[in-house]
Amino acid sequence: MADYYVGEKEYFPKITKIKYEGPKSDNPLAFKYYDAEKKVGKKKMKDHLRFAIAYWHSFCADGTDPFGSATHAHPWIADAKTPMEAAGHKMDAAFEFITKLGAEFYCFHDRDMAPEGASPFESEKNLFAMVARAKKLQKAAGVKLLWGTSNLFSHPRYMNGAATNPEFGVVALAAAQVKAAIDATIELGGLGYTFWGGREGYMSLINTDLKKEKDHLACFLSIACDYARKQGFKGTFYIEPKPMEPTKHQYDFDTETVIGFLRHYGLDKDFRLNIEANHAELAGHEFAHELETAAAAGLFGSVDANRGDAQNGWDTDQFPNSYYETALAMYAILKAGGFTTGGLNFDAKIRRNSIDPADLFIAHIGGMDAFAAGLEIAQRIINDGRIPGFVKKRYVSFNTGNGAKFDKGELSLEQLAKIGFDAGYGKTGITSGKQEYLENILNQYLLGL
Ligand code: XLS
Ligand code: NI
Ligand code: NI
Repeated sequence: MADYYVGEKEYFPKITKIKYEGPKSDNPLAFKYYDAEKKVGKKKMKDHLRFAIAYWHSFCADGTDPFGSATHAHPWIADAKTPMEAAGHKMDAAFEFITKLGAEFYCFHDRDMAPEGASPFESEKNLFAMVARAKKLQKAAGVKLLWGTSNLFSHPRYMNGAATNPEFGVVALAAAQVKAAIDATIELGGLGYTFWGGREGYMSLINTDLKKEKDHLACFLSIACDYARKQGFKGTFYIEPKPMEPTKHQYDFDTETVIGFLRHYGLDKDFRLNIEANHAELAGHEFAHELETAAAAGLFGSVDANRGDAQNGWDTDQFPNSYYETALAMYAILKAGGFTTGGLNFDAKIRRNSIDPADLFIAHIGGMDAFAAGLEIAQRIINDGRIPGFVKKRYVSFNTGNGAKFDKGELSLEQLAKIGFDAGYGKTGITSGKQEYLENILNQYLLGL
């Protein structure tokens, strides 16, 4: 029996199950580092990494860019007579791809899975017809839903925002969409539901009531959450920060901004962060910075695994390939205790000119290998102990005596200042940060794969 799903028609006939062949393999369609069952620390690789495939990039995006038309001729669309038939074929292709690759999860937007109809009712009907099919395929293929979401940015009605739209009528239409997408996520056993506010921001302050829009966004999120809980949803809500694109400024600018927003509006009990590497870069942060910031607030949730381009200022959504970056990301994730409901969702697309059917596999294999290697390096950092040990030692003066009192918030400024006056200048503060030493250790792990 094949260990992958194939529907009525096989869409990737030249490709079978992708296997682990090890770092010396020259087979482009084999894993070099990702060995699903291999134990790293206490868990198997697959349980640490929880890979998810992004429905939109992998099965919907067709290579269109602002300067040119589609370059990816998807066979699952070409052979269909109606949009709903195309959606069905696309779903078959998706589950074939996901299972041949050996990923356990996927993520989708409502409109990736089913086309919009002529009314909100028809759109919901389309979605639920596809959800019924997805439910069967998930079961047959052993694939789970990491999170669902709603596309509140593509349709022209959302050009001024969805939850933050200045017209109430649009906010209500966004609610109709989100309600159906939450129902779909619950029906499919989704572990999470994501809000990425692509158009929840502004193009110019001159036509915007910023406070009103932020209040509306919070209100929308809060009633969406109430609804889902009432329907029995036990999963996690995620906010995915991004500073800009498509709007000039998005309210979910970066992790720190979202943490402040969630706490201000009392949403931090239900919401966690879904952190995307490329968005971190656009906000002027390292990927690991965003992960550590979320973890420090106890709000780390999930990851959109991709990479940007240092020379470009937009969301290029390329597949992750820097072991340095994945190692530091996995180190941050392991320190945060690993994933619970979250995982690594490849919010990444192949390039416009990558037109061989195998390219989609090769891209994901590279991304999975990059995170598997990153995981191994991160575990090595922890096992070897030199880097975490150094950091621990750096703060040792807060472990006892007055340092410990300050750490617990037990000293007033007068008491603290008196300690300073009494101690005098002496040699305090003249200790090396040893950054280069630590960076060299990291490189040693990276090359010692
Ligand atoms: C776009 C976002 C989007 C979300 C899901 O930049 O990354 O793909 O992940 O709506
Ligand atoms: Ni994303
Ligand atoms: Ni993105």
